[in-house]
Amino acid sequence: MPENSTDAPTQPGGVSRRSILTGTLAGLMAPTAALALGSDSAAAVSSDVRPLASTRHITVYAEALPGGQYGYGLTPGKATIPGPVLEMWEGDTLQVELVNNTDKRLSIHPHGVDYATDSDGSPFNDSFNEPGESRTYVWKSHKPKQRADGTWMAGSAGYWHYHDHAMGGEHGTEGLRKGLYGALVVRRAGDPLPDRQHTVVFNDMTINNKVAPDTPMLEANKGEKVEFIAIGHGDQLHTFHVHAHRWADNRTGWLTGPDDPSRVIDTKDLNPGSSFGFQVIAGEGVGAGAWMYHCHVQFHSDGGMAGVFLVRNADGSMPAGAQDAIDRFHEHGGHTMSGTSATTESESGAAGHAGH
Ligand SMILES: [Cu+2]
Repeated sequence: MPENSTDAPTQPGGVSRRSILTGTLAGLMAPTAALALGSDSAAAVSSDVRPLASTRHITVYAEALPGGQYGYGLTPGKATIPGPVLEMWEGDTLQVELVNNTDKRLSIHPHGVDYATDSDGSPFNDSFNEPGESRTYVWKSHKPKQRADGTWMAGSAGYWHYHDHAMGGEHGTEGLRKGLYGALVVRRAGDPLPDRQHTVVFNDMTINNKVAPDTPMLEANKGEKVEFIAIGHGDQLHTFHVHAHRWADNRTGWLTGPDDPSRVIDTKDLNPGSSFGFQVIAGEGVGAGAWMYHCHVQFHSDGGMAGVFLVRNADGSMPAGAQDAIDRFHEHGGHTMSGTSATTESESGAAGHAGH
Protein backbone atom coordinates (compact mmCIF):
# COMPACT_ATOMS: atom_id res chain seq x y z
CA MET A 1 0.00 0.00 0.00
CA PRO A 2 1.20 3.53 -0.59
CA GLU A 3 2.64 5.41 2.31
CA ASN A 4 0.97 8.52 3.49
CA SER A 5 2.99 11.31 1.99
CA THR A 6 3.21 13.34 5.12
CA ASP A 7 3.40 10.88 7.94
CA ALA A 8 6.13 9.64 10.17
CA PRO A 9 9.70 10.62 9.45
CA THR A 10 12.19 7.82 9.06
CA GLN A 11 14.55 9.51 11.45
CA PRO A 12 13.08 10.64 14.72
CA GLY A 13 15.19 13.74 14.91
CA GLY A 14 15.01 14.45 11.22
CA VAL A 15 13.12 17.09 9.40
CA SER A 16 9.84 15.54 8.39
CA ARG A 17 8.25 18.20 6.25
CA ARG A 18 7.59 16.42 3.04
CA SER A 19 8.19 19.65 1.21
CA ILE A 20 11.76 19.52 2.41
CA LEU A 21 12.21 15.82 1.84
CA THR A 22 11.20 16.14 -1.78
CA GLY A 23 11.64 19.82 -2.16
CA THR A 24 13.79 19.91 -5.23
CA LEU A 25 10.70 20.62 -7.25
CA ALA A 26 9.88 24.27 -7.32
CA GLY A 27 6.49 25.19 -6.06
CA LEU A 28 6.05 22.48 -3.53
CA MET A 29 8.00 24.27 -0.87
CA ALA A 30 6.94 27.69 -1.93
CA PRO A 31 7.06 29.46 1.41
CA THR A 32 10.40 28.04 2.42
CA ALA A 33 11.84 28.68 -1.01
CA ALA A 34 10.66 32.24 -0.84
CA LEU A 35 12.43 32.61 2.47
CA ALA A 36 15.63 31.26 1.07
CA LEU A 37 15.49 33.56 -1.92
CA GLY A 38 15.06 36.58 0.28
CA SER A 39 12.07 38.77 0.53
CA ASP A 40 10.69 42.02 -0.69
CA SER A 41 13.31 44.26 0.84
CA ALA A 42 11.16 47.34 0.59
CA ALA A 43 8.57 45.75 2.80
CA ALA A 44 10.85 43.67 4.97
CA VAL A 45 11.21 46.20 7.74
CA SER A 46 10.23 43.63 10.33
CA SER A 47 10.98 39.96 10.58
CA ASP A 48 7.76 39.27 8.71
CA VAL A 49 8.10 37.27 5.57
CA ARG A 50 7.10 39.43 2.63
CA PRO A 51 7.65 37.30 -0.47
CA LEU A 52 7.16 38.77 -3.89
CA ALA A 53 4.27 37.26 -5.77
CA SER A 54 5.59 34.64 -8.11
CA THR A 55 4.45 32.21 -10.76
CA ARG A 56 5.71 28.67 -10.52
CA HIS A 57 5.23 25.57 -12.60
CA ILE A 58 4.97 22.15 -11.02
CA THR A 59 4.29 18.75 -12.54
CA VAL A 60 1.91 16.41 -10.76
CA TYR A 61 1.61 12.76 -11.79
CA ALA A 62 -1.61 10.81 -11.30
CA GLU A 63 -0.91 7.11 -11.04
CA ALA A 64 -2.50 3.79 -10.23
CA LEU A 65 -1.49 2.29 -6.90
CA PRO A 66 -1.80 -1.24 -5.51
CA GLY A 67 -5.18 -2.34 -4.28
CA GLY A 68 -7.10 -0.52 -7.01
CA GLN A 69 -6.24 2.88 -5.57
CA TYR A 70 -4.84 6.02 -7.18
CA GLY A 71 -2.62 8.85 -6.02
CA TYR A 72 -0.97 12.10 -7.01
CA GLY A 73 2.79 12.58 -6.77
CA LEU A 74 5.52 15.01 -7.78
CA THR A 75 7.76 12.32 -9.25
CA PRO A 76 6.78 9.44 -11.53
CA GLY A 77 6.36 6.26 -9.51
CA LYS A 78 6.05 8.16 -6.21
CA ALA A 79 2.33 8.82 -5.96
CA THR A 80 0.91 8.78 -2.45
CA ILE A 81 -2.38 8.94 -0.56
CA PRO A 82 -2.87 11.73 0.28
CA GLY A 83 -0.94 13.52 -2.44
CA PRO A 84 1.83 16.03 -1.69
CA VAL A 85 1.13 19.18 0.29
CA LEU A 86 1.08 22.02 -2.24
CA GLU A 87 1.87 25.46 -0.87
CA MET A 88 1.52 29.01 -2.11
CA TRP A 89 1.96 32.47 -0.67
CA GLU A 90 -1.00 34.78 -1.11
CA GLY A 91 -0.52 36.44 -4.47
CA ASP A 92 1.27 33.48 -6.05
CA THR A 93 0.18 31.67 -9.18
CA LEU A 94 0.71 27.94 -9.51
CA GLN A 95 0.72 26.29 -12.92
CA VAL A 96 -0.09 22.66 -12.20
CA GLU A 97 0.80 20.41 -15.09
CA LEU A 98 -1.11 17.20 -14.43
CA VAL A 99 0.21 14.10 -16.18
CA ASN A 100 -2.34 11.32 -16.28
CA ASN A 101 -0.41 8.06 -16.19
CA THR A 102 -3.56 6.01 -15.62
CA ASP A 103 -6.05 4.47 -18.00
CA LYS A 104 -8.94 6.50 -16.60
CA ARG A 105 -10.24 10.00 -17.09
CA LEU A 106 -9.31 12.28 -14.17
CA SER A 107 -8.49 15.86 -13.20
CA ILE A 108 -7.32 18.09 -10.35
CA HIS A 109 -9.66 20.59 -8.74
CA PRO A 110 -8.56 23.04 -6.02
CA HIS A 111 -10.53 24.63 -3.21
CA GLY A 112 -9.94 28.17 -1.98
CA VAL A 113 -7.97 29.68 -4.84
CA ASP A 114 -8.88 31.46 -8.09
CA TYR A 115 -9.15 29.71 -11.44
CA ALA A 116 -10.85 30.04 -14.81
CA THR A 117 -13.52 27.59 -15.92
CA ASP A 118 -11.02 25.67 -18.04
CA SER A 119 -8.93 25.04 -14.90
CA ASP A 120 -11.73 23.94 -12.61
CA GLY A 121 -11.17 20.24 -13.27
CA SER A 122 -14.78 19.47 -14.10
CA PRO A 123 -15.98 17.42 -17.05
CA PHE A 124 -18.80 19.93 -17.26
CA ASN A 125 -16.25 22.50 -18.45
CA ASP A 126 -14.27 20.00 -20.50
CA SER A 127 -11.50 20.46 -17.90
CA PHE A 128 -9.94 17.04 -17.39
CA ASN A 129 -7.21 14.69 -18.61
CA GLU A 130 -7.94 11.75 -20.82
CA PRO A 131 -5.80 8.66 -20.11
CA GLY A 132 -2.18 9.43 -20.96
CA GLU A 133 -2.87 13.11 -21.43
CA SER A 134 -1.06 16.09 -19.87
CA ARG A 135 -2.91 19.28 -19.08
CA THR A 136 -1.98 22.44 -17.20
CA TYR A 137 -4.34 23.89 -14.63
CA VAL A 138 -3.70 27.45 -13.43
CA TRP A 139 -4.37 28.31 -9.79
CA LYS A 140 -4.10 31.93 -8.67
CA SER A 141 -4.27 33.49 -5.25
CA HIS A 142 -4.63 37.03 -4.01
CA LYS A 143 -4.05 39.15 -0.95
CA PRO A 144 -6.93 40.85 0.86
CA LYS A 145 -8.16 43.81 -1.16
CA GLN A 146 -10.29 46.78 -0.28
CA ARG A 147 -13.08 47.37 -2.77
CA ALA A 148 -14.08 50.78 -4.06
CA ASP A 149 -17.04 50.81 -1.68
CA GLY A 150 -14.76 50.27 1.31
CA THR A 151 -15.64 46.64 1.92
CA TRP A 152 -12.97 43.97 1.90
CA MET A 153 -12.40 41.02 -0.36
CA ALA A 154 -10.90 38.17 1.65
CA GLY A 155 -7.41 37.02 0.79
CA SER A 156 -6.77 33.45 -0.35
CA ALA A 157 -4.80 32.38 2.70
CA GLY A 158 -6.14 29.23 4.30
CA TYR A 159 -5.93 25.50 4.72
CA TRP A 160 -7.47 24.23 1.50
CA HIS A 161 -7.26 21.07 -0.53
CA TYR A 162 -7.35 19.63 -4.03
CA HIS A 163 -8.89 16.51 -5.50
CA ASP A 164 -9.99 14.69 -8.63
CA HIS A 165 -13.27 15.82 -10.17
CA ALA A 166 -13.59 13.54 -13.18
CA MET A 167 -12.96 9.86 -12.43
CA GLY A 168 -16.04 7.69 -12.47
CA GLY A 169 -18.52 10.48 -13.11
CA GLU A 170 -19.06 14.21 -13.12
CA HIS A 171 -17.86 14.73 -9.55
CA GLY A 172 -14.79 12.57 -9.29
CA THR A 173 -16.48 10.34 -6.76
CA GLU A 174 -14.46 7.31 -7.78
CA GLY A 175 -11.19 9.26 -7.76
CA LEU A 176 -11.91 10.64 -4.32
CA ARG A 177 -12.85 7.28 -2.91
CA LYS A 178 -9.67 5.73 -4.32
CA GLY A 179 -7.19 8.32 -3.08
CA LEU A 180 -6.93 11.27 -5.47
CA TYR A 181 -6.77 14.10 -2.93
CA GLY A 182 -4.30 16.24 -1.02
CA ALA A 183 -3.71 19.44 0.95
CA LEU A 184 -3.28 22.94 -0.46
CA VAL A 185 -1.92 25.56 1.94
CA VAL A 186 -2.00 29.25 1.08
CA ARG A 187 -0.03 31.33 3.56
CA ARG A 188 -0.12 35.01 4.32
CA ALA A 189 3.07 36.98 4.69
CA GLY A 190 4.27 36.60 8.25
CA ASP A 191 2.46 33.33 8.99
CA PRO A 192 4.53 31.05 11.24
CA LEU A 193 6.01 28.11 9.35
CA PRO A 194 5.78 24.64 10.90
CA ASP A 195 8.57 22.22 11.75
CA ARG A 196 6.38 19.27 10.76
CA GLN A 197 3.29 18.79 8.63
CA HIS A 198 0.66 16.06 8.74
CA THR A 199 -2.29 15.70 6.39
CA VAL A 200 -5.23 13.83 7.89
CA VAL A 201 -8.08 13.01 5.53
CA PHE A 202 -11.31 11.55 6.86
CA ASN A 203 -12.53 9.80 3.74
CA ASP A 204 -15.69 7.76 4.27
CA MET A 205 -14.79 5.37 7.11
CA THR A 206 -11.02 5.70 6.68
CA ILE A 207 -8.16 8.00 7.52
CA ASN A 208 -6.04 8.55 4.43
CA ASN A 209 -7.78 5.46 3.00
CA LYS A 210 -6.54 3.33 5.89
CA VAL A 211 -8.17 1.80 8.93
CA ALA A 212 -6.65 1.27 12.36
CA PRO A 213 -4.17 -0.06 13.20
CA ASP A 214 -2.80 0.80 9.75
CA THR A 215 -3.66 4.49 9.99
CA PRO A 216 -0.71 6.87 9.79
CA MET A 217 1.36 7.41 12.93
CA LEU A 218 1.96 11.15 13.06
CA GLU A 219 5.25 11.99 14.70
CA ALA A 220 6.93 15.01 16.21
CA ASN A 221 9.49 15.82 18.85
CA LYS A 222 8.38 17.64 21.96
CA GLY A 223 8.45 21.38 21.44
CA GLU A 224 8.20 21.29 17.66
CA LYS A 225 5.62 23.31 15.80
CA VAL A 226 3.38 20.69 14.21
CA GLU A 227 0.92 21.58 11.48
CA PHE A 228 -2.19 19.45 11.01
CA ILE A 229 -4.14 19.81 7.79
CA ALA A 230 -7.52 18.12 8.19
CA ILE A 231 -9.71 17.35 5.18
CA GLY A 232 -13.06 15.60 4.85
CA HIS A 233 -14.30 13.52 1.89
CA GLY A 234 -16.87 10.87 1.13
CA ASP A 235 -20.41 10.43 2.39
CA GLN A 236 -20.02 10.60 6.17
CA LEU A 237 -20.03 13.44 8.68
CA HIS A 238 -17.04 13.40 11.03
CA THR A 239 -15.55 15.15 14.05
CA PHE A 240 -11.77 15.45 14.21
CA HIS A 241 -10.24 15.23 17.69
CA VAL A 242 -6.68 15.07 18.93
CA HIS A 243 -5.79 14.31 22.52
CA ALA A 244 -4.08 16.81 24.84
CA HIS A 245 -3.61 19.57 22.24
CA ARG A 246 -5.81 22.56 21.46
CA TRP A 247 -5.92 25.29 18.86
CA ALA A 248 -7.70 28.54 18.07
CA ASP A 249 -10.63 28.14 15.73
CA ASN A 250 -9.45 30.77 13.26
CA ARG A 251 -7.47 30.90 10.02
CA THR A 252 -4.11 29.83 11.43
CA GLY A 253 -4.94 28.11 14.70
CA TRP A 254 -2.77 30.61 16.62
CA LEU A 255 -4.06 33.25 19.01
CA THR A 256 -2.92 36.74 18.09
CA GLY A 257 -2.83 37.88 21.73
CA PRO A 258 -4.31 37.31 25.17
CA ASP A 259 -7.57 39.01 24.20
CA ASP A 260 -8.02 37.27 20.85
CA PRO A 261 -11.68 36.23 20.99
CA SER A 262 -11.16 33.08 18.89
CA ARG A 263 -12.63 30.04 20.54
CA VAL A 264 -10.05 27.48 21.63
CA ILE A 265 -11.02 23.93 20.71
CA ASP A 266 -9.76 20.37 20.49
CA THR A 267 -12.49 18.92 18.28
CA LYS A 268 -13.94 20.21 15.02
CA ASP A 269 -16.46 19.05 12.45
CA LEU A 270 -14.78 17.61 9.38
CA ASN A 271 -17.38 17.02 6.74
CA PRO A 272 -17.10 16.16 3.05
CA GLY A 273 -15.37 18.93 1.12
CA SER A 274 -14.38 20.89 4.22
CA SER A 275 -10.89 21.47 5.51
CA PHE A 276 -9.07 23.31 8.24
CA GLY A 277 -5.59 23.46 9.65
CA PHE A 278 -3.70 24.57 12.70
CA GLN A 279 -0.37 24.30 14.40
CA VAL A 280 0.33 23.09 17.92
CA ILE A 281 3.48 22.86 19.99
CA ALA A 282 3.93 19.13 20.39
CA GLY A 283 3.50 18.03 23.97
CA GLU A 284 3.20 21.58 25.31
CA GLY A 285 2.04 21.50 28.93
CA VAL A 286 1.43 17.76 28.79
CA GLY A 287 4.71 16.19 27.79
CA ALA A 288 5.83 13.63 25.27
CA GLY A 289 3.81 10.47 24.77
CA ALA A 290 1.55 8.50 22.47
CA TRP A 291 -1.52 10.66 21.98
CA MET A 292 -4.53 9.50 20.08
CA TYR A 293 -6.22 11.31 17.23
CA HIS A 294 -9.55 10.06 15.95
CA CYS A 295 -12.99 10.73 14.62
CA HIS A 296 -15.28 11.39 17.56
CA VAL A 297 -18.34 9.84 15.95
CA GLN A 298 -18.20 6.74 18.10
CA PHE A 299 -19.02 4.09 15.56
CA HIS A 300 -16.40 5.65 13.31
CA SER A 301 -13.67 5.54 15.95
CA ASP A 302 -14.66 2.01 16.91
CA GLY A 303 -14.64 1.15 13.22
CA GLY A 304 -11.01 2.17 12.82
CA MET A 305 -10.93 5.95 12.37
CA ALA A 306 -8.20 6.40 14.95
CA GLY A 307 -4.44 6.79 14.95
CA VAL A 308 -1.44 7.72 17.05
CA PHE A 309 0.12 11.17 17.34
CA LEU A 310 3.52 10.20 18.74
CA VAL A 311 5.24 13.05 20.51
CA ARG A 312 8.80 11.90 21.10
CA ASN A 313 11.15 13.42 23.63
CA ALA A 314 12.86 16.60 22.46
CA ASP A 315 15.96 14.59 21.52
CA GLY A 316 13.89 12.22 19.39
CA SER A 317 13.98 9.28 21.79
CA MET A 318 10.88 7.32 22.76
CA PRO A 319 9.08 8.56 25.85
CA ALA A 320 8.38 6.11 28.65
CA GLY A 321 5.30 4.02 28.00
CA ALA A 322 4.82 5.16 24.43
CA GLN A 323 5.88 1.90 22.81
CA ASP A 324 3.55 -0.04 25.09
CA ALA A 325 0.69 2.22 24.08
CA ILE A 326 1.52 1.77 20.41
CA ASP A 327 1.69 -1.99 20.87
CA ARG A 328 -1.70 -2.00 22.54
CA PHE A 329 -3.08 0.12 19.71
CA HIS A 330 -1.83 -2.45 17.22
CA GLU A 331 -2.86 -5.50 19.23
CA HIS A 332 -6.33 -4.63 20.31
CA GLY A 333 -7.24 -1.30 18.95
CA GLY A 334 -10.73 -2.75 18.82
CA HIS A 335 -10.98 -1.69 15.23
CA THR A 336 -12.68 -4.28 13.15
CA MET A 337 -14.56 -3.24 10.14
CA SER A 338 -17.50 -5.57 9.85
CA GLY A 339 -19.17 -8.85 10.57
CA THR A 340 -19.46 -10.85 13.74
CA SER A 341 -15.98 -9.98 14.91
CA ALA A 342 -17.01 -6.36 15.17
CA THR A 343 -19.93 -7.29 17.37
CA THR A 344 -17.74 -9.43 19.56
CA GLU A 345 -15.15 -6.73 19.82
CA SER A 346 -17.59 -4.02 20.77
CA GLU A 347 -19.08 -6.20 23.46
CA SER A 348 -15.93 -7.63 24.97
CA GLY A 349 -13.75 -4.63 24.39
CA ALA A 350 -15.90 -1.95 25.92
CA ALA A 351 -14.01 -1.85 29.19
CA GLY A 352 -10.70 -1.71 27.41
CA HIS A 353 -11.81 1.18 25.28
CA ALA A 354 -12.92 3.13 28.29
CA GLY A 355 -9.39 3.03 29.58
CA HIS A 356 -7.91 4.62 26.48
CU1 LIG B 1 -16.13 9.95 11.38
